Parts: sequence; structure tokens; C-alpha cells
Amino acid sequence: MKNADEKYMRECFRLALKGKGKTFPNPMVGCVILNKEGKLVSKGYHKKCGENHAERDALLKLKNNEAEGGTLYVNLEPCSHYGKTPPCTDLIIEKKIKRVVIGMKDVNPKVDGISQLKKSGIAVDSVLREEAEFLNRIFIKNITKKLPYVVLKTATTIDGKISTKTGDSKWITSQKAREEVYKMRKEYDCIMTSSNTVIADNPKMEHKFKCILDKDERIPKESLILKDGNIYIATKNNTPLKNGRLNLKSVLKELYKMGICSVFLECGGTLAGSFLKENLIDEVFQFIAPEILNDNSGSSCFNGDSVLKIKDAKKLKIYEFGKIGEDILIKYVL
Ligand code: AOF
Ligand code: ZN
Repeated sequence: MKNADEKYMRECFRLALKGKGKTFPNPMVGCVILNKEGKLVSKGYHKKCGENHAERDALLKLKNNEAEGGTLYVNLEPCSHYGKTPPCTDLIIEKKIKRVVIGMKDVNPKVDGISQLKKSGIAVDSVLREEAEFLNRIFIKNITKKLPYVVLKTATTIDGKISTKTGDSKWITSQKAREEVYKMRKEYDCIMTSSNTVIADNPKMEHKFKCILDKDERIPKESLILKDGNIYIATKNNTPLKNGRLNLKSVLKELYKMGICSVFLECGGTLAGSFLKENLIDEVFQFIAPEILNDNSGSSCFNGDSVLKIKDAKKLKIYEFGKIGEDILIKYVL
């Protein structure tokens, strides 16, 4: 049973991912239904915020009582509340499903689906919880912390340098890696950078929503980054300060209030170091070019200070890596 449960749960993950980038602020959810003989009779997934939940999508495709006594697999606890859509638990009960297998409990406090199902005599089991939570890590962060999920992107030499001491940084990684970055940006609600980066590189950074950290309103009006998209500039006039700098958590909170669920951060080592120190980074995407600067005065991708023990280094976990053109891309979660 366990192997079969895992197999169908993985199918839920695969279906859920079809909604990637389109479901925010809602989670990615997939659903598979077996009849009482164990034959797969329906599949569904959540396509877009406001549309049917995965369970409803799959349940509404059933013919008559086809799934009576059957099993429903879904990677998130079914909802039991009226939101933009009615409770999925009601439809599961109505269709006479006998067993529900979930990936993870919902972190949304409005949802109490497991007990609703159990009260109706439906057995509820759980498999692959860690994978299910990893799949919806952005949703979990949003609901539990009321903050957007933050991914920091950096591009370095193998000695971790992002520029020489003169500020020269063009180009450490290859064209292919830079094209990959253009694609990545689209998967996040907002891109974020600093006035230092805007002033030094004058990047265009096309995106529908951009946040620039510019405490002293230094960026020139003709900066390319200002040419398109919605722009939010965090300055000392709209953001509280912390140790004389913009309070980064306040900026993130403000973005979350504006409906931003995820942030793709591209900045120099000082800001990256501050974000890291404040525990505000969820993931790091590091492109590493097969180059060695071999000059300690070059800028590092993380530029904090006063860490005297290796045991105090931030610990990350690699979850994906591969070659992009001539460079390596490593994805880490903190
Ligand atoms: C989804 N898709 O497949 C499932 C969700 O406003 P509503 O009615 O769309 O409800 C959103 C909440 O429903 C969401 O935060 C999550 O807790 C729960 N389950 N949501 O968008 C789904 N199963
Ligand atoms: Zn639902």
C-alpha cells in the first residue's frame, strides 16, 4: 500500500506543478482518484487562483458514483471552508470516497479538512510529507510568516567574487547563464535590487514589478530599470531604519501587503550579507563560472563581518545543481 500511495502522491506533485507560477497566492495542488478496485478514474489540478481546487477539478470529472468506496490522493489537506470556492470536503463526502491520502496538512488556519473527513467516517492517511512541504514552500512561508519568499541570485568566480576592486563585473558568467536568469525572474512576483547595483551597472531588469532599495534617493531618474514595470522604491522616507540602514524586514512586509508572494533578489555582497544575517533569505541560486580572480580585494558575494568560528557559518542544503553553458548553477535552501 505504501509504495502505491507514494506513487500516486508523486503523480499529484507532477499535476500540481502544471500550475506553477499561476496559482499564487494559492498553493500548487494536484489530485488523483482511484475507484474501489484501485483503478485510476480521474485526475485534476489547481490551475489558477480563484478557479476550482484540485480535488473539485478531479471530482467533477467523475461519472455518477464511479469513485464510491475509492481513494482520493491530494498533496494538500482538503479545504473545509468557503473561500473563493466551496469546501472540497463536502464534495469528497458527497462522492462517497472511502479513504483520502494527503501530502501535508494545510497551514491555512481556516482549513480543518482532516477532522471533517474523519467525522464522516473517511480514513485519512499521509505520505511524502517533506516533499509535499517542499513543493509548497512559498505558500507555507507566506501564510506562516506573512512575508514573501526570498531567493537570492548570485554569479561568482570559484573564489566567490562578484567583481574586481574597481567594480568590473562584466561578465563573470556566460551568455547562457544570463539567459537563464531572465527566465528565472519571470517565476517570481517581484525582483529586488539596490541603488548600488543600479548606479554601478545601470541594468534594465525587465519585470512586471521591481523593488529598489534606495535609502538616500540616489538613483538617477534616467536609470534603465525605471523604464518599465511597476516600481516600488524603498527610501528612508517610506521605510523604518535599523542601524542607520533600511529595515529589510519592513520592506518585505510592505511588499507582502502589496500582494507580493516571492522576491528574486539580485544585489551586491553588502546587501546580500545583510539579508543573510537577518535570516531573510530562503534560497540561494549561485552561478559559478570556471574562473579564479585570485585577488582578495575583489568583492565577495556575501560581505558580512566578524564571524570567528566556522560553526557559525550559515548552513545550506543543495537541492539541485547542473551545468548551464560553461557555468555551474547550484540551488540551495537555507
Ligand atoms: C487552492 N487550490 O487545490 C487547494 C487549496 O479562496 P479559495 O477558495 O481558493 O481557497 C484557498 C485556500 O484553499 C488555500 O489557501 C488553501 O488553504 C486551500 N486549498 N487552495 O487554491 C487547491 N486544495
Ligand atoms: Zn479546496
